[in-house]
Amino acid sequence: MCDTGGYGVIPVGFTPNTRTVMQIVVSGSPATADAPYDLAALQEAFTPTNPAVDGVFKKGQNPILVGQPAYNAAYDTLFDLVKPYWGFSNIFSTELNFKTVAGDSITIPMQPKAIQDEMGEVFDPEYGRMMGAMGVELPLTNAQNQNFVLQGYIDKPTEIIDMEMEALSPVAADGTQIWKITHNGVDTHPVHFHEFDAQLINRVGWDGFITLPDPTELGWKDTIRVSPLEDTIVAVRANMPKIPFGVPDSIRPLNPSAPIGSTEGFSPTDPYTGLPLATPVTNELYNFKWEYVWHCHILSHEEMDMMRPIQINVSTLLPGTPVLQAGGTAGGTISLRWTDPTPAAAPSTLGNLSNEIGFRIMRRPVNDAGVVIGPWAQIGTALANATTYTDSTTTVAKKYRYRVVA
Ligand SMILES: [Cu+2]
Repeated sequence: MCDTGGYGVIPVGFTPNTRTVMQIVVSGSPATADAPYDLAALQEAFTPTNPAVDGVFKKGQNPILVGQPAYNAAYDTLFDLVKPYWGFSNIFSTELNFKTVAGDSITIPMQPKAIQDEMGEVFDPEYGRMMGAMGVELPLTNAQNQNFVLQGYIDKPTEIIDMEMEALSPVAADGTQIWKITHNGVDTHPVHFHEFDAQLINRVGWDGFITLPDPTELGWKDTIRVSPLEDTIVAVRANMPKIPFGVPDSIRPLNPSAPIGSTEGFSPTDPYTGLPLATPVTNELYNFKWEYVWHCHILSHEEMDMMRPIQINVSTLLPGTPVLQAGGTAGGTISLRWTDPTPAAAPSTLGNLSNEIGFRIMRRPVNDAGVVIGPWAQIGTALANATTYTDSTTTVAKKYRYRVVA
């Protein structure tokens, strides 16, 4: 120990220190001698001298959404330097005109979002403590007239995204969104997006001065600085991960900590008009579809409600019908076996809109003549992609009819 506390000099790589979080020790030795480190080859991979060869950004990442001159080298192209399709937002812009990597000219209306964190302007309704919050900017605000409606985490989603299936260049109306985040407060917040990464387009001060992304802010980011008294513009596009099973919607009370029917804690203001809500919001079961969030990544800010849900509308189709076979003897075990229309091993099952979330196993009693004498009852469930179920709850000498519902 040192006379001022703490340890003496600790070799790098040894605990206790604040440098080593996890250490991986590799045993054994390589079959062949290590190739010498080739810096030139690494640089060539990132910025090929041959324009016909793609660099690692183009090869390894989904195409950026909004073409800008900073990406000219990455895509070996010349994006527009001047309006209209230059891919930048002015302070008064309500839509973004840009060119895609594929060369299409696209116009997308911007969605007005808001952040506020100033003492006396945003506070928690229970104790009056200063806090930060997110919300929506009212349409057509400007440098002289900023106005916004803050929303708590329990208020209904205002960030609603239609899921696009393929990770390709955007086209109009495919679910790509441009968010113009107006920050009417005092501190810079690292705003983090779940489910999708965002492309920073530009920032624009309320004096109209446009700031381009820093070199370290180019490409895809999951967290973006949002600073006060300026607008931060980002492009987002959700790509559904291709999975071999269905995912249930998130259906839950708007405020899980309050009884259904409670009106406490909800914003009294219509987030789209700024007018008082004619009917107050009451706590209800709400379908968030695929539910994600965006929030300030400073933990204390996130905890004080600087977070909003994101509702992602994912397309689904009804699963196909399983074909059922049964064998066994009542009183013993009855083995059910069925076909899964989207079997796990089939390549077409990945990302299939008709993937089942699971199966319900149903049973009803029949008499000796096969005539139904009782209602269907659910006796069990099976996971998605399962094809068997064993019923050991039958009574000897009874007869049953089964069905499996995807
Ligand atoms: Cu924050």
